[in-house]
Amino acid sequence: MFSFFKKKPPAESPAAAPAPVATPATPPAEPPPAKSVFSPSSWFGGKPAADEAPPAPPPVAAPAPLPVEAMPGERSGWLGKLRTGLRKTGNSITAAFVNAQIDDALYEELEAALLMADTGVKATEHLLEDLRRRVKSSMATEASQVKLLLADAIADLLRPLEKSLVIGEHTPTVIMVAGVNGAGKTTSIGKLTKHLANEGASVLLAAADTFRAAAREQLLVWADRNTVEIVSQEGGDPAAVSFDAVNAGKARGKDVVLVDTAGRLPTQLHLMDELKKIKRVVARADASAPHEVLLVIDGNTGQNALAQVKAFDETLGLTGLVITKLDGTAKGGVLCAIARERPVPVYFIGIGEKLEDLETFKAREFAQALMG
Ligand SMILES: Nc1nc2c(ncn2[C@@H]2O[C@H](COP(=O)(O)OP(=O)(O)OP(=O)(O)O)[C@@H](O)[C@H]2O)c(=O)[nH]1
Ligand SMILES: [Mg+2]
Repeated sequence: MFSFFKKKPPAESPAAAPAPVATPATPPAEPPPAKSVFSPSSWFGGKPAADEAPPAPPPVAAPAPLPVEAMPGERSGWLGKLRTGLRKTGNSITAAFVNAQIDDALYEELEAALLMADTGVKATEHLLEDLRRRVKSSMATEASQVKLLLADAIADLLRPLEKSLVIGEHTPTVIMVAGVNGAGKTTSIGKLTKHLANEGASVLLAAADTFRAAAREQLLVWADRNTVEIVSQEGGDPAAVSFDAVNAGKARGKDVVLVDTAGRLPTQLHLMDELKKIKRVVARADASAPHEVLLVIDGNTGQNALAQVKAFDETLGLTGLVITKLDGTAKGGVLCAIARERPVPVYFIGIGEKLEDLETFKAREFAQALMG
């Protein structure tokens, strides 16, 4: 079975818990003890936990929050798909090393190949400087050695983007998903729901893309397929739907609430304001929410992806990215540009339309796939 999760040890029974209080919007330096993702929660939303908790032994160290991780054994086939998807890019970078010597011509070819792969000027400059340093200090004499050093340089550049999505610190963990039209938001939510549900986490979907009936129906299909609940409202206000969903998630003790929003361009200022409103209103239902604000990016977008990250980050304060469609003609280098210029963590990458085509991002793997 495919999974993002590491199995979690059985939940410790909490000591007589204090009544729930609103968590401050800014997380404290020390994360609060995580609630188990899988522990049964109150079905009587408003009832204080202190009333329900049986006498319990003194508190013990709470289990760590759950990183949403991939299982190592299941990555290899998937890596092949990523390689195939990025082959175009990889081939042009790899081609620079064929029958090459370590000279200026090689660096020029690499510069052109990296720029062609959407790496952008700043990240390309950085990588080439870093590569020259590595070549010098390793006293490499063969182009094949330089190739390995470039893969190291790319992996090191991408490493700050490697981060696991953690759920369980809040119940529910509220995840808001945004992006331009057609980026793959709803599909990614569907895939993520499946994997969360597979592992026993209860998920509630919020159809905050209220503009098109088709959008609600699309999410409804995913909800049915995954047998999870959905909060949806014909022609409703996206912020109101999100507010209702977070309240329902709290009342029903859901582990995760996933909020699907309508696609929009950063230049559509009124629609960007609407996203801000959704975020604000969600915080009225739970002061600590949303706990994650994800931007979904179509991997084929090229350098424009960086502009999207900057614009949505400025509007919403992004906590993570999902890069989709890396199976098509995507070149992948834009992740280097993001790492260099706006390093928002990449939680997942999408490599197709099927359920299993969503994986956690690993810098080293991605660097290798990029190199062909
Ligand atoms: N090849 C491929 N197609 C994908 C991937 N992710 C999504 N898609 C396809 O991209 C198209 C748009 O996906 P949606 O999930 O509807 O995108 P969206 O961002 O929700 O779109 P709007 O709500 O209209 O803004 C669909 O045809 C998906 O099947 C992926 O990783 N690879
Ligand atoms: Mg959608």
